[in-house]
Amino acid sequence: MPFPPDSHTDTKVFDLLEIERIRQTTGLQLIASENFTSPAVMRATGSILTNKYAEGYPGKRYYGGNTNADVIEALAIERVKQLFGAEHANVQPHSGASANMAVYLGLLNPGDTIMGLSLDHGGHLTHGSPVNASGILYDFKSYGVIPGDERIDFDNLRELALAHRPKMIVAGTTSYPRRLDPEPFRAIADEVGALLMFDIAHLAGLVAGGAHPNPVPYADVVTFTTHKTLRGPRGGCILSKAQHAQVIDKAVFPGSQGGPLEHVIAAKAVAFHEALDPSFKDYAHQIVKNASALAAALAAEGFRLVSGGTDNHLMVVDLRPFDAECTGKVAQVVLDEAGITLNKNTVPDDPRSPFVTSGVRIGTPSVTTQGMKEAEMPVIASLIARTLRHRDDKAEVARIRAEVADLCAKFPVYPNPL
Ligand code: DSN
Repeated sequence: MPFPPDSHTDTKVFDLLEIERIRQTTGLQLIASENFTSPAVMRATGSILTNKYAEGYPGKRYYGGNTNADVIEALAIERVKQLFGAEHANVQPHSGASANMAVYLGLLNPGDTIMGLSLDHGGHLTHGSPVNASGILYDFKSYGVIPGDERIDFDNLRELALAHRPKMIVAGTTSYPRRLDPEPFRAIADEVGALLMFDIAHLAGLVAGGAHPNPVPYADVVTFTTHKTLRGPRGGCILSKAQHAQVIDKAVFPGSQGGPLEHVIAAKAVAFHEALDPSFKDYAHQIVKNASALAAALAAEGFRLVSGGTDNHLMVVDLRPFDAECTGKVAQVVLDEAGITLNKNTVPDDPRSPFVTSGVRIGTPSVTTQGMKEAEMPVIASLIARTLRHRDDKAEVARIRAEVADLCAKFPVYPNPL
């Protein structure tokens, strides 16, 4: 008997998965880095390829039996190259963090100077945070946003680059609500002879859908995750100029990873196919329109938007003008009770710690996948504001939870059962 006869009725796990399905589909999912993947992406992720080891690359594997894995991985590579107009692609990184570390490993030496946006101004842990391997192994110099204006300070970036002569400049954000134009980064990188890496983890879907500028022609390397605006499985990807192909591939395997997750790579191939469909352009543009409408509606409710608004899929909301006592931590907990899921987030130069924060980050990729449009955004803003105003009133929070469920029921994302 190869499997225990009751493994498919492991109620502890499968009951919890059903409860999670209900949580995701009856609440508002506003975490800017999350999305709903298609049933096809989930099918590939849960497929037979989970059984396969495939160290190496298509046509050059260490184990036998990779005929099908080879074709699938090659398909994922071709599709993502077409999607972004890239010369080379590596689809094996298990995550965005793995992708970034592989790029540093391949193109730099430990101790080299790199520049990245500081975490509390909207950068990422792997852009040099002192508690991350990037900050431990490399000499990161952080740039930031202009006080007041809260947009990237390119004058300061240039001054720092001239002073520190970095080997690499990292452009990329996780909680920055504005456009990231590649030209100024490229100009500064060229002036100081640095490599340019763009981390478009958050923006990949917007770039693929033509709603944001594509950095691929400008950057030496572009990294991203496949599960955010791009709406694929959880994972990472690296695009590069052909001249860096060999070192990047070597840095991923054997440099920093072992066996690739070929089932996830199959799901990446499915997601890239979906993103190549003309309808994905409408999706990407609608995400941005929804974010813009939600930001305007939140401002009308008395919230301050960091940088005054948004150009992309997310906004960072400074809660202090709305309610000086309401921290991001408090807001996240009570909004969760109301079925509105988002995350606490520091605002630039936040006096509170990252565990408390003065703000929240809100994104529209998931609600846009559900089919919500500009008309629903003031409704969401009002539900958020009411929850925070009445955060000590359990009965009102429960009423809002029911209203959230009613709204979501009008925009079913998955058939039931899945
Ligand atoms: N955790 C991701 C985000 O939420 O932005 C970044 O890796």
